[in-house]
Amino acid sequence: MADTHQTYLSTANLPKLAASVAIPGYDRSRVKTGIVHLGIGAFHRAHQAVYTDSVLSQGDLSWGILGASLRSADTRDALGPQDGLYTVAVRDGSGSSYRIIGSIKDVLVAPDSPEALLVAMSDPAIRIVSLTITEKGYCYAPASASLDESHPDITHDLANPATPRSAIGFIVEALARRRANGTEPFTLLSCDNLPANGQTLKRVVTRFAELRSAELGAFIRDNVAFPSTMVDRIVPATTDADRTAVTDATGLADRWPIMTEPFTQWVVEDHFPTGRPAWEKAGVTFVEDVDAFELMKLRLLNGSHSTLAYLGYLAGHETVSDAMAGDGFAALIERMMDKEITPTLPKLPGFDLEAYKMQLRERFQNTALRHRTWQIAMDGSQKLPQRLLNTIRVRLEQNAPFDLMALGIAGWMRYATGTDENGKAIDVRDPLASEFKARTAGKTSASALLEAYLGMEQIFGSDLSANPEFREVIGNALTKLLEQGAAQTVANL
Ligand code: CS2
Repeated sequence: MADTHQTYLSTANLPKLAASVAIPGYDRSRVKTGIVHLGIGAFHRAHQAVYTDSVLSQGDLSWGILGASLRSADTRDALGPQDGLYTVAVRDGSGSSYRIIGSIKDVLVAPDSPEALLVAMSDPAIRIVSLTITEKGYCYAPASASLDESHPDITHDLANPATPRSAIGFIVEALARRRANGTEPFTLLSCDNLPANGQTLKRVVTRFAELRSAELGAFIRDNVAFPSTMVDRIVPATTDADRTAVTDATGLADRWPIMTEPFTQWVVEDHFPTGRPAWEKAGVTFVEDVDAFELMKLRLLNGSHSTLAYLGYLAGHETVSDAMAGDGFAALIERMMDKEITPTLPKLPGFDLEAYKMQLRERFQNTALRHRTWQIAMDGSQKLPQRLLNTIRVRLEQNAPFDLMALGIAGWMRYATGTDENGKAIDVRDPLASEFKARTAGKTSASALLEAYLGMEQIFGSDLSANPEFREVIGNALTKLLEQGAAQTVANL
């Protein structure tokens, strides 16, 4: 990957970039670090780091980001030699544009030195700790979204508070140290795709703290702010072909450029007792209550995404835009959004929902992105509750049909068996992958598979697992899928 004959992006090489590439419009050496970000993956680098880069450009230099990886050293190894700089490539049918982002001052790898990250998080200059750690990073039971006290990282972190592994363990230890030092707590900003993500983070952090000491739990519950957010930007994994395209277009090689779409949205509850960047100047919407935005986005965008991922993968489509072009898929998504999901959404006065849904379908059709169905299919056990199952719960209460969402769930059940429709193995990535395998081994009928999955109450909750109507509708969808295959089932709708 790293070809030593190429000239790489770095502060010294910025003048060598093609003139059309936008570069940080501020003196990076004067930027102070005000934010620690946990989970410095592609999404953060296409989203929060870009908004923050815009704020720095406007002159407030107190909000540089210290990124932390909780697992692998890949991001540090890519960005370190580039002085933290990286390229964001924005792509759609009309072409590509390139911008160099400078808001990330440094990257730490937590397992290399948990202490270094704790020291950084305890620094009074840090006023916000933001997170993109994905659903499974919250160490909760997906159906209830409360702390999984038997999670191996949680038991480890309770036994070894000074050398944590989980984001939750780092946060609680850092807050305990700040409290002991008389330093104000930081604001915790969850940027993951969870309903009421701030409340969820508060629930797991407070519970973990209580397990350390009742006093620490009460302190955090009463003194730490956890504003909720809705985040949105589609960010496919970077490929080697993308790296080559970036080098060709910008004139400098980048070890890890980020590919994304023009659309970007961030809606945030405005509760930051110790201050925040003026993100509104960079296009962030601040609101009192983010719930209605979050439900709309999770159910319409992510619910459709997961449905397209499972059915699309099974039907042989490599990317979301390929799936959208497949027979019946665009119509399935449009009907699912209009007939099944929209009636479950809280009203957002003044918001043009029809335009939003149309724009979503256009975003899914962006052929310049190549967002793989396999990528979105990952971690289904953690995603389905908030993306489809909660929506189905509302439909059950409304006594209204949900056959199309059921097809998405059935697609996941078929996918998670680990064998595709041609008998080829599927690389199923999910914290529960081995449990899926054990439960579904040797089962081929719809009824046997249904029993195998519905036994997993950590995904379905005891309510859905025992609901006769839910079982019947999902069972029918699965039967159809097994008999006709995904492509035919969708084409026939
Ligand atoms: C996707 C999301 O991978 C996935 O599960 O559904 O990452 C999606 O692209 C983002 O939420 C868009 O904002």
